[in-house]
Amino acid sequence: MSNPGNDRLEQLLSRFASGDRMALARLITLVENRSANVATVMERLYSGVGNTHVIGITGPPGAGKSTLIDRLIKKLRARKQQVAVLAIDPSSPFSGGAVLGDRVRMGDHYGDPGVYIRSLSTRGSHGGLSRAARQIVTLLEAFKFDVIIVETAGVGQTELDIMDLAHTTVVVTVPEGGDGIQIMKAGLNEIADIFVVNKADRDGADRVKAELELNVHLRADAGWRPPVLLTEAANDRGLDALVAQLDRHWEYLRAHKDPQAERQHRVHEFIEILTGQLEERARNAMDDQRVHALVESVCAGKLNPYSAVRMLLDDASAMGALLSKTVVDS
Ligand SMILES: Nc1nc2c(ncn2[C@@H]2O[C@H](COP(=O)(O)OP(=O)(O)O)[C@@H](O)[C@H]2O)c(=O)[nH]1
Ligand SMILES: [Mg+2]
Repeated sequence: MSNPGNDRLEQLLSRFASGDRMALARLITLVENRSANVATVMERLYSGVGNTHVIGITGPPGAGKSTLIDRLIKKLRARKQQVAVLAIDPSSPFSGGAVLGDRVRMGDHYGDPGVYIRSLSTRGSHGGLSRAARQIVTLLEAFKFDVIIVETAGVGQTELDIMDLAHTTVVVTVPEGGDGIQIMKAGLNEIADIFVVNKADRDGADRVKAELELNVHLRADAGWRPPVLLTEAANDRGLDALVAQLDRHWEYLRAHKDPQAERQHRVHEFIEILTGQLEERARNAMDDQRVHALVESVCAGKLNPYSAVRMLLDDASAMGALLSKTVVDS
């Protein structure tokens, strides 16, 4: 069936396939806006396996993550790798609220066709944020970047969810009081593949390093043992060691495939996609006559919402119509 919306989408997808960054940007915007076309786009572009190393960098605001990423980009560019950065951080220099110095820093990569930097606004629900991050990473993988770096700021569940999509998670901390403890309380230590104590030019870096090493030691996990690195991102120190450990972890993952974990990951992803699309369809169903009538009864206090939802779920023909509904926008 020909449809102007479909034609536009086809054009966008073919421009994307030919390496057009404007098309990449447009598709990312579709994800941000939760467009009804996202499922189609994902289905077409998903490959599931690739040679892209997805690196998550997380830790408290101000720890120096963006500075570290900026230096990391330089190292990766020096070996001709194509790098994408997805910054999920309202205070990130890569996103809106940048101070002048940060804009200059980011400007170093401006115009370099091997670097793509994009920020994801934090509006919308938390679950929605990690879903959007996952979809954007899929787009960036399909665009064939060699390395994708995802930056998140904070020490909450959102960070843990988002970091789940990274192959390698780097947890950045600083020597200042209590930072290491905050990391451990938040459970970030459990997802770390590499610890970085940044701002090692300040007092106390060795102490935090020793604390984190003790923590790693106590976990006594066979297999990968997260190294603890000291860096001074602002002074460009310690970056070679970080790159070496990132490479080492990537090689480790490829040499130690874990079928159980891989399976778990696939199941988790499947459920996430299914629930996401059911949710979208439920939202789009609000103008369906039967759904509308039920919602009105709930609003009028004539029906409780559990009864309304049960009645809808029990109505096979209403559900069939609702679930098969595809909406095309652009
Ligand atoms: N003293 C010192 N300051 C640093 C270092 N790395 C970054 N900073 C500064 O820390 C501040 C926060 O850095 P930023 O990269 O924006 O942190 P983010 O919020 O974790 O992304 C900036 O003023 C940086 O210049 C470092 O190694 N030593
Ligand atoms: Mg930042």
